[in-house]
Amino acid sequence: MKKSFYLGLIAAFMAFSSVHGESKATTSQYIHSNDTFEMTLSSRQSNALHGPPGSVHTLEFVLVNNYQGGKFLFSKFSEDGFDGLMDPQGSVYLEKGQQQTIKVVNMKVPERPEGEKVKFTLIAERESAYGILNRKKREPQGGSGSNTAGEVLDNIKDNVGNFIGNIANRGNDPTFRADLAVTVDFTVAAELEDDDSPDGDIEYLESYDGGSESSENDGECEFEPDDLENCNKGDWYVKFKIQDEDSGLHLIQVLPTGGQGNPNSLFYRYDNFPIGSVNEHSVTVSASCCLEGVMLRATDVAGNQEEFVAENGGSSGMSDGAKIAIIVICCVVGLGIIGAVLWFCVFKKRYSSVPTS
Ligand SMILES: [Ca+2]
Repeated sequence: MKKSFYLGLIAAFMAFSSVHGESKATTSQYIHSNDTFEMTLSSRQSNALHGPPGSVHTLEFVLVNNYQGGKFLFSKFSEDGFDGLMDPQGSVYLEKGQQQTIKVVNMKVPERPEGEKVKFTLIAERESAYGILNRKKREPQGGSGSNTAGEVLDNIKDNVGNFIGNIANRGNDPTFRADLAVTVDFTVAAELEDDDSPDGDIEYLESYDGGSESSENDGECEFEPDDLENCNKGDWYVKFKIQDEDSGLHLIQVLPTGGQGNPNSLFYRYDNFPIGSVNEHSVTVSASCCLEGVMLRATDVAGNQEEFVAENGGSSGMSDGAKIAIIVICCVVGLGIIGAVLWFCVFKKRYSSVPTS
């Protein structure tokens, strides 16, 4: 009976693993504020994403585990042949809150024209219960070859039970990360100077998933941040559009700027863009009405920072009413000018037709 229960569990998570495997390609699409683990290029290396052909580089990445302890597997690829050796190789075990630096050494810049970009991708994958089972089959516990079948089953039960529990708790939550691919855009160039901070625009939204920009929208707060009894009943939404055209974007940080926040009063999401991307990228934020404002700090690859602040109750430029008023004023002024010109022409004609002698 007990055995069939475990077999059922195993079948359940194996089925999940195969379904999960199919959707793997999409788990890296977004970065969320509450992801179960995160990884990015280390900010200890400033302006590290350029070099002339033939030069050799080391890139450092940092993985932070925000969820329960687990094993992380690493792999890498570069379709441009800009590859190296990982240190540590293969995998690491991290407790919740622990972080690990992964170095990729001996990365030789390929022969490419000046200014061309080459890509390198590092992938971290949280080991699934399926992987744990396979590992246990391949590598029986060293020195403890006397493990009874019951002990092995207990181990499996613990791992599988935890995993099933996680699935039950997190459901299809995209922040329950199975894997994360971090790509860097490396520029083939001896020098890449960048003294300019990233640019940004702020657009207030009606909803977290979009909606048109408007100052009179559903995303406006009914209760003020100092109304502590009620302010947590609502949220407001804002989209930051960020770009760095020189060394490219590296880090995005989003923080509350005032009010009675708690860790659950702010969520954000952005595209998992390549580090060093010079394109515009959007960061969508949902903030509790208890927060007075939200600050986004964007850092480029060279280390230049810029901060952008969105205010609770702020608006994206003009309201519809203001736009209509301006159109009406323009029409009135325009008609006035046309009238004046016509009047002047008629007056001039009459005046010039008067005989002067
Ligand atoms: Ca810059």
